[in-house]
Amino acid sequence: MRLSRYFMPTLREAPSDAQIVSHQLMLRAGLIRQEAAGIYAWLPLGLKVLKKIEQIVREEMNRAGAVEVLMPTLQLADLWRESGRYDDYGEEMLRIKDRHERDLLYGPTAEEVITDIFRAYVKSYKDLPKNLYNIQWKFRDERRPRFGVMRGREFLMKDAYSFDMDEAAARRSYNRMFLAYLNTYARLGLKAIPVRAETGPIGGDLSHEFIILAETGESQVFAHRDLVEMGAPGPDIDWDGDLQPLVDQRTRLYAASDEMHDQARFEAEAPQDKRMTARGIEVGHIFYFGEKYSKPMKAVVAGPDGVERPVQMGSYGVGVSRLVGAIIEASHDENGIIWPDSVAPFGAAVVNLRVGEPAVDEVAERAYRALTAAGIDALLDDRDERPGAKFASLGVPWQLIVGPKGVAEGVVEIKRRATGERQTLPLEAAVKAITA
Ligand code: 5CA
Repeated sequence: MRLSRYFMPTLREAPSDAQIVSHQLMLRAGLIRQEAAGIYAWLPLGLKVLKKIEQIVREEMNRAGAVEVLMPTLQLADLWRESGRYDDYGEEMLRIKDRHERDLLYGPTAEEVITDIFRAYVKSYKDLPKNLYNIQWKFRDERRPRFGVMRGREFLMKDAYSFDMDEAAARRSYNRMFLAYLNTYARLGLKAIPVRAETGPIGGDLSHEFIILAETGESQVFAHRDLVEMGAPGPDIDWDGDLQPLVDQRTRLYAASDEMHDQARFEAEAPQDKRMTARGIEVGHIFYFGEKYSKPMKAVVAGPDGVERPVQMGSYGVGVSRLVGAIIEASHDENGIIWPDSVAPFGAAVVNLRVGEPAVDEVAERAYRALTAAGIDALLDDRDERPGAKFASLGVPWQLIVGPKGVAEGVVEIKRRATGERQTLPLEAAVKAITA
């Protein structure tokens, strides 16, 4: 992409109501624009990051055996009357009437819609297990939308729903999601801690929140350090095998958010030097809730004995748009964003220090083409302006800098955003170092 043709409306200063660093940087780097409280337009740079996160989430869901669908943003109130949630949901629900005076709502989540889809087609245990997910915009009329995309009113969520015949099978589905989440966050460059979470009326101990550590987080976490240090299981686990040991290895170590925290247990289960207390951001939440929706909505399946039973369900959410902010909270310095390679909006930026000088322009152009040919999504700064600190704050992992002195000597400079490390190399070697 040539910067002269691109749309990257950066701001010198973030508006004063942006309280946390991710919100400030997202506005300054031109990732988002607020259209109304908690409602944002995604500008090109922000959209690229959002799409990359979405794609990683999708790949990890698919790997774990989930199947993508796309449900509408608008839902019928009647479905929520069937589950009994329409009146309970309260003011967070945006209620809409169409021209026929029919009650609609902008979905804050989709348990009812997916249950409706499921019950229309699936009647037998032979068709189970199933896990269906979508990545779709949600609306919750939060009382206090704040921190930019972290607590928005309109936000992008990945929500998956599992369907099983009995509790043991439902637990296997839950385990898949539990491990898929750890792999997802690891690919996003994040260390996510699964913590025990509030389950509501149904569901035993089967609910976890996934929290990444950040000082500005809204959640307080208490965790055994060994859990924080434990890596993700990796993609090559046997998804059809017994995943329980991998889950147990993690859930037997103490981890809880403030609502579930029990100080006496924490002290009993973790030695003092292993006790970590920190603030964090909830980037995912998984639940097992059994028959909560299938029973009232009559989503039943016949077992091998021919008897129909309500299907056992769980739901699994990832805050896709929140993750853009969360990644920035976890990865920035005084100069701005440091994107992990996996979600960076561009792989490299070519900076031309002397636009208009033919020899320099020519090398910059060649560098841009070479990076593009090597499969790097590159940005060419071809504007006749001082590059300044702007590029650093954008967080692009590599800069390839072309100046008159280097051109005369047959070299360019590359700079790694994360470390500040610089190297002077001939162009071919520079491209190689960036692609490596
Ligand atoms: N139905 C379940 C799981 S599919 C559900 O809605 N879970 S949730 O309420 O916990 O939301 C899932 C994830 O969405 C949260 O972990 C959080 O990362 C994200 N999220 C929730 N509310 C907001 C919001 N107002 N702004 C941005 N992200 C949000």
